[in-house]
Amino acid sequence: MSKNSRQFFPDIGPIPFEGPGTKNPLAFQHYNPSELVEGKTMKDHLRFAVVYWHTMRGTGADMFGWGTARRPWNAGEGSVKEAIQRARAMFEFTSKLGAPFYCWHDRDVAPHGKTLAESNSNFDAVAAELKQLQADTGIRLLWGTAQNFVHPRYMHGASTSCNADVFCFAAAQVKKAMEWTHELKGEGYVFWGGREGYSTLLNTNLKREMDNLGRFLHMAVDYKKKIGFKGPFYIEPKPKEPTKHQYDSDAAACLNFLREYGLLEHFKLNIETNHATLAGHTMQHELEVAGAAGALGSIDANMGDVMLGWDTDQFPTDLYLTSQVMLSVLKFGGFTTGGTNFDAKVRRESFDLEDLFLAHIAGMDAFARGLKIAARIRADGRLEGFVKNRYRSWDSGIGARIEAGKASFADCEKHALKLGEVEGLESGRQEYLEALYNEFI
Ligand code: XLS
Ligand code: NI
Ligand code: NI
Repeated sequence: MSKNSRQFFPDIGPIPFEGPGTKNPLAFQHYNPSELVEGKTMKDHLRFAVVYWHTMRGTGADMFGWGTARRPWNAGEGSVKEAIQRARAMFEFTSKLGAPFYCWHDRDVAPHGKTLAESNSNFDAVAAELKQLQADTGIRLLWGTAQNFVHPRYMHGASTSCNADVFCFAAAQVKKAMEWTHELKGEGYVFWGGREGYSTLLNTNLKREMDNLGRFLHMAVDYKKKIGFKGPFYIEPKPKEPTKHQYDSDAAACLNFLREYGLLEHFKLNIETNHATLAGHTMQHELEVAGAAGALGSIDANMGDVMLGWDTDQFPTDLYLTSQVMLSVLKFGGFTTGGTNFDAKVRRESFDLEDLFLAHIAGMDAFARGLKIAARIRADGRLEGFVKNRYRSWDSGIGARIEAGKASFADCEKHALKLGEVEGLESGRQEYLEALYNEFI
């Protein structure tokens, strides 16, 4: 922080690690950045990121009520000057929290202008400040993205709009956001299709929209090569909200889309918990689908509420969730360019500045515990051993020949005729395994 800059959190200092049992709510009980787990520091395993949109721009407003959050950096002018102050608040917060990364949409950072040119120059002014703040604090950009869903021009979609002029505005915005992501040494770049879907098929040419989305992403790949941006592109699946159906509905749909349009080698997935559950999946299911395809890139860490059918983006505090996430992440080799991005917002009723810290501490501690739990489950080996043993018929004999591609239907028939009946079926032991998992929570 430059010496003469205003403090937004004067009563809160850097959040220390005090260990389990501390009564200090502004301290970590489990997130100890330098602690080694499986030979790597927690900091490097988890790669926590703070989001600009919820943390800085969230007001606590909902469809029925005005904002409740007390945020001294949201004076409401919408000026570049205010945006620069907000950037300083963001970096003060992230530094004090001790998160190594942050993420933005272009329009969270800087105000919409009256024209594209004005929006671009607003963004340039604030992004220059971000560059300075990154240099001052050592905080890095996990990923950038373009906000192609707030402005009314995107009502019918951005790259999937029925209107080609809108496609051009969306392309211009992504182009600019990629340039700044590259300049700020972002580790990756995200595409979330906020309005890339439809409200009714009565007015929609689905094939044309999907083809245009494919074209748009190819243009992005071309531009990435042109500017020399080396980080991965991520698609963030979500099935609905704001549209009734989004084309990037879940991990499997995204992978199929990328394969169909010849884009798979350029993309990985950014998996978000509340989007997984909206799609009728668990987070771990989505991670496993992405991981199996070699496309597990990054995660948006949050959770929903089982009683609510929308994207509530709550801070993740469920240890079953965080330990399952970390089991899958560790299984697929850990994060490289990705990280644990808190795409989460404090509740409307949690309006104090301090709640921003308390919420992130809760999420970071839950993930640190999840990491430790996952590592203990892996060291114990019983769960992995059970799964390995369950599939042992594939390790030799006919199973091994099938997996090696050396057996035909005729060979299978011959084998089955010789056996007469299958004798070797064993219990799946689900209840035993659930109890085993509980031993580690
Ligand atoms: C919204 C998404 C969004 C993306 C970034 O539901 O989660 O915040 O992460 O555009
Ligand atoms: Ni998200
Ligand atoms: Ni979301």
